Amino acid sequence: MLESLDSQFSILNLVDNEFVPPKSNSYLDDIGPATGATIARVPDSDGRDVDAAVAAAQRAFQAWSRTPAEARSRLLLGLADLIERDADELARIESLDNGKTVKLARAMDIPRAVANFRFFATAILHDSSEAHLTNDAALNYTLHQPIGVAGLISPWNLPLYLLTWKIAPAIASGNCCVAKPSELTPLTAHRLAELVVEAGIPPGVVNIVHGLGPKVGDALTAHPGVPIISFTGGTETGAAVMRNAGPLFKKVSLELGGKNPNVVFADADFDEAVATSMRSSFANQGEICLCGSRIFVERPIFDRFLEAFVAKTRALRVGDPSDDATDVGALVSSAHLAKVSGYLGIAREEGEVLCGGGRPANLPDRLRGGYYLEPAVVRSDRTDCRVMQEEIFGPVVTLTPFDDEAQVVAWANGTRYGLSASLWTRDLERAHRVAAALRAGTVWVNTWLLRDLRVPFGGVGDSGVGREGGRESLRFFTEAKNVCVKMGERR
Ligand code: TXE
Repeated sequence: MLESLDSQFSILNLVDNEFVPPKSNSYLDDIGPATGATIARVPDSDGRDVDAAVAAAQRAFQAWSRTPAEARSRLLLGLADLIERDADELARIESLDNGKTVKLARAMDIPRAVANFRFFATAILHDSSEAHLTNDAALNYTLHQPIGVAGLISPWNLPLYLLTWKIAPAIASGNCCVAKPSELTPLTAHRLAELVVEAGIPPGVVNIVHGLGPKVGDALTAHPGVPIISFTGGTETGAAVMRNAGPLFKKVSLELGGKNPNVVFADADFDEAVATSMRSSFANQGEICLCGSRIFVERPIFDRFLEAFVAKTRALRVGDPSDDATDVGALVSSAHLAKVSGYLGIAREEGEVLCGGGRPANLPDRLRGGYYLEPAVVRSDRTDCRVMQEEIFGPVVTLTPFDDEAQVVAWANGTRYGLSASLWTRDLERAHRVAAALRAGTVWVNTWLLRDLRVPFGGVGDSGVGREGGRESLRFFTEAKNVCVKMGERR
């Protein structure tokens, strides 16, 4: 259905496995970043739509929470198969909506959505809980019970990848959910809704309400019938979510922004450090919360690194996201392009822009209205300036020389964020020492974005609260209950 997108095509909300228009009957334009043209219309939903979706989820919870794990698992595996069947179409839609290259969506976003469902569908079959014998007089065991309706709010940078990262563990654990995808990238969520129905997931288990954050997101996080909230997005928005959820004592997981350090010691594998740093700087147009946006390079190799890195950056092909020869597609919106470009203005005052930052020349006419930016490398010897402290979330990276380990650890840890970090060295002792010292939820050594879905994932400081992934997700989406059984007198 989405194959023939045009500006008049309206997506709908999913409530009780029915596709329904928003109560307001009004729609927002969904703009395609590659061209700047309207590609579809998105429901401009409000609190009334959230109320209806929560009511549907509450009704479904009665049966879904009692459905045996094996049956839930089979349904989720079926949904994963359908996503895989439609992977090509989903990759193209994701690219159209977000501006990322089809190549990347095909290699990363869509396979990961499949993996999210498969992982949690099987994780619930292998999970176990604790039991404690107390002085041989009592048996304590722990039940991990689903909580009810989960409110799931996801961003625009990895739309289907992050939406399914929330839906899969929520419903695998026996909860029902109301999901709110980003209003900027709603299309793969709509296609997922169709696959949810096709997969035979019972009505009300997955509900999707489209619309603006301050309307739909706000209503969802403030709803008394939604005791659990999983949010991924900007730090400021995370604070707004907390303001709503706090007084209602909701269980909350927040995955927020990052300003991740990438520390390259002089003994690192030079070529691999350069090549992977290119990816960690510019993959997905730099719009990944895990991107290493601050590169620190030890002084003896700094000049060589800078020269190689700038040359490779200049060689990146920016343009048509549907062309497999393209490395960097379009930024998600004109507002985001303006924000990122604004930081380049600041960078010119604070440091030196070594390359990039302009609009690519020779864009074909068809793409003239799109949101393209040449990837930029900024040299900055100061670490307290705005470009090195604030999340830019675009194809902009800083390069800074350092002289010793203590100095670089202090700089790496010197922001309000703490999501992830990479470090490059062949010295094993130093790798462990620095990994332990870095203030981050994830530290990669000699690699980047190598993900295992079992590991705890999340950040510290302004990068968020709580952990998801593997057992952490299963624990987050359930409530632990201790049952204490007296065993009677010993004979
Ligand atoms: O995200 P928002 P924005 C960072 C990045 C970016 C900045 C702002 O630095 O430049 O955040 O991006 C919903 N109550 N990241 O403004 O608004 C919104 O509709 C409840 C990092 O585009 O945080 C969307 O579904 N929900 C990040 C989701 O929140 C609200 C990914 C995220 O959008 C809401 C994206 C409200 N009051 C941006 N207001 C990451 N960590 O990966 C908005 N939303």
